[in-house]
Amino acid sequence: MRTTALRLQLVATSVLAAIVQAAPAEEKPYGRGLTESNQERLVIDDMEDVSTWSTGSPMETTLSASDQHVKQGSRALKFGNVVDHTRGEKNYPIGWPRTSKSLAKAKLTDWSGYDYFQCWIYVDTSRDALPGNPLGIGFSHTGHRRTSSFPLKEVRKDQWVKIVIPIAKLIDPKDVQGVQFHISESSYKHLDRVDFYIDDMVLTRYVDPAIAELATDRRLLYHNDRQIAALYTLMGHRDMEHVRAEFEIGQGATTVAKTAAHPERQGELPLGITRPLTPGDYWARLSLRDARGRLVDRRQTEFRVIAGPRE
Ligand SMILES: [Ca+2]
Repeated sequence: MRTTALRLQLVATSVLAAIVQAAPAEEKPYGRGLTESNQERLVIDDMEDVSTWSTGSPMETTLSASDQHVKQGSRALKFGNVVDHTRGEKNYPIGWPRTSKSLAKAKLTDWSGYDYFQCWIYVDTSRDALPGNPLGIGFSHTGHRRTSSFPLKEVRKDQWVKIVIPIAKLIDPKDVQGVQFHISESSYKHLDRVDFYIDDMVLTRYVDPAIAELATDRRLLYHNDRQIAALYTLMGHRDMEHVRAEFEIGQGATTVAKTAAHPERQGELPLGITRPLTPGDYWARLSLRDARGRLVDRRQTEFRVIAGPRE
């Protein structure tokens, strides 16, 4: 009896093995992609203590750590302003109320290892609606008049809005000496009140390598075209120097052409096509593999092949 049972079990095991071989599980990337759980944060200021913030416009601006509107912890920086078109800086009565923080003392000036600057902003104002250009942010670099400036048109009255600025857009990400918020009084009416609550100011970066963008250089190919290229942007920093990118094109379960290379952060990966393509719809797939060949991330797009001029 025991022998029969054992034999049955063996048969069952081999049937299972055959099924597993016939239908291999689709390879799943282990990387966390562009998810929040794949992000590391470096806190620049949680705004629980705002003594490192100062203002160059004391006539119009008041600064405080407020518990009125808070996104994180128990306080936010309140950058309060009453616009005054008649007073303020002597030569500029219609000027630029502002607040800034120096980063040199805290040794937070090298941002080059991070992907994004982020903070949250809530606006409370006496106006019915904000003007078109309600607030700006500037990142100062060493040297005269070297500032990376961005309008923050996305801020909203009575709402928290997350501000996200790619660090690659700064003039010098290795040298960020200070952060400044400012309004232009010319955008506001005399005696408008506008209070900005600013909280949770951080730098973030992706950890596992991830494909942020993928496109092909053309969406339409002739059947006798001999090349297609992947245009990509990558995020992440863990073991990035050992990551390989595979670029392949195909139809259904069939790969038609494939190449691999060590990728840049942003680049173009050309793929040679040796045989004429059958007209139809194709996929183009970029895969990132780690040093051990394991799949970290994968992204796919489509293109179409049509009959081209005869050679
Ligand atoms: Ca806070």
